Amino acid sequence: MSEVVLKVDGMSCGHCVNSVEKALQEIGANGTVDLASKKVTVQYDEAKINTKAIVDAIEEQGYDVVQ
Ligand SMILES: [Cu+2]
Repeated sequence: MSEVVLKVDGMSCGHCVNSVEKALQEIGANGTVDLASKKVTVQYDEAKINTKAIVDAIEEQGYDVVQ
């Protein structure tokens, strides 16, 4: 398993946390959102998905991955 920590702009409440975590689940990754620091920690299998798929899944929900 690989892990990446992304800074995501635009998350403001529990609904946003759920949207992001659910979107990551749907692509087979395990995401944990820390709302206070706007950081999303994602554990994933690099044999199955890459960071671009993770970034795309988050941005499709309407949030901006800034790093
Ligand atoms: Cu929200």
